[in-house]
Amino acid sequence: MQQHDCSPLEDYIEYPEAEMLERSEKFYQDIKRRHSVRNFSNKAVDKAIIENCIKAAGTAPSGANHQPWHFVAVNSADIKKQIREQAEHHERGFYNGRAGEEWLEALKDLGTDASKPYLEHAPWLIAIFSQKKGGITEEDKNTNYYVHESVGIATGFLINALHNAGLVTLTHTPKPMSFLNKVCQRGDNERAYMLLIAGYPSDDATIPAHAQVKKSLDNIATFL
Ligand code: IYR
Repeated sequence: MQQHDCSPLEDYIEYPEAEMLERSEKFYQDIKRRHSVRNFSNKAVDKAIIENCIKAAGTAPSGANHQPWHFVAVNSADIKKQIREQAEHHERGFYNGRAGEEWLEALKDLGTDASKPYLEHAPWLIAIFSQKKGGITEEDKNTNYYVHESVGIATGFLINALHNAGLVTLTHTPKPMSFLNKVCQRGDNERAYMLLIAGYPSDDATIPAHAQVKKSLDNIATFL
């Protein structure tokens, strides 16, 4: 290995094997309760909880550790209204033709349409941006590597952190998403990656049966 500055791995915890098995099973049982929810209550969520979840997302691995992401957490009623209006405008175009028949057929069992009231009612919208250029410090303007992969992993961490905190989320990708740059005041170097809606579910929240069909282990994994 090349000469480089490093420190001992001090915070690793090795569990006894039986405990590992139990922990892995427990984690699975818990993450299995994560669902994409489209019915949000307007009950407030403390900013400190969102901050912790974003800090957790920021620990994700990334290409050359450049951390090519930025999270804009929107709680402002005015900005949420702007996001809803613009997202619904694009979604109407999508559902009224742009999506095409095959895509609409694939979405049929989810019951989605162009109406996105949760963009205004949920307490937090987290707009996730990816950065083409950057580096290990905020000032760097170097090439970033594996940007999609890195931001995807960080988004996964964030969804997991929010679930772990006791909140529900919805991953939302209005198409095109570039309007988010303007609303969230992010520059040309950044590309809107995803909008995450986070909050409490409403009392009458439902989840589509279609979304509960998960492929079996045999289907998603091969052990060689
Ligand atoms: N962005 C649209 C459409 C949509 C697309 C996919 I792929 C989904 O899994 C769900 C919805 C919308 O949010 O309605």
